[in-house]
Amino acid sequence: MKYFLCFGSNLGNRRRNLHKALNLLENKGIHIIQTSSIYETQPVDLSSQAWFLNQVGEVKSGFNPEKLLSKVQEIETEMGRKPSIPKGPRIIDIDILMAEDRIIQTEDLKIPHPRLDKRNFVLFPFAEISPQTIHPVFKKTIRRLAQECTDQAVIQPYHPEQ
Ligand code: PH2
Ligand code: MG
Ligand code: MG
Repeated sequence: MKYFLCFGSNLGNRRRNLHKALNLLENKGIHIIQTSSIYETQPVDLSSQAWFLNQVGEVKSGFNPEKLLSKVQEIETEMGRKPSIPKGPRIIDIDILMAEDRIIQTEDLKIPHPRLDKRNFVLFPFAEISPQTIHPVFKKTIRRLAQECTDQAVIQPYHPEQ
């Protein structure tokens, strides 16, 4: 099954954290098909924290959505993520955005991601790699959701300081 994932980091070496997460996914049998470029993004929801780096990736895996969730949570833990305040600073966050046209609404897992259509930091990188993908609930393309999104939070291409 193919999935879209969103990666976020606003603690430590953010760029290295994103890179490490991709490596750990490959090690666990989750194949990276493509990744967006990296964006530096103003924090949303909890504004008094450092800016994030965000990236969206498309992956292919034999794992079902529940199993994939447990794998990405393992990676978050292995990378040293500590339980902290909701929406607060984190070394790495890996969210499942979409699983083809599956719609899942359980206590632990909601696919498509419930805030996907409200966040530039998800929609911009998602539209960069897969603008024609159709959101199975809204029946709109990711490009259209990105155009219609009213999120005012700043998002800019990331240029690492040399
Ligand atoms: N993740 C959050 C809360 N706020 N803001 C940005 N810009 N990027 C994120 O990845 C992010 C956030 C909770 O997961
Ligand atoms: Mg998140
Ligand atoms: Mg998360």
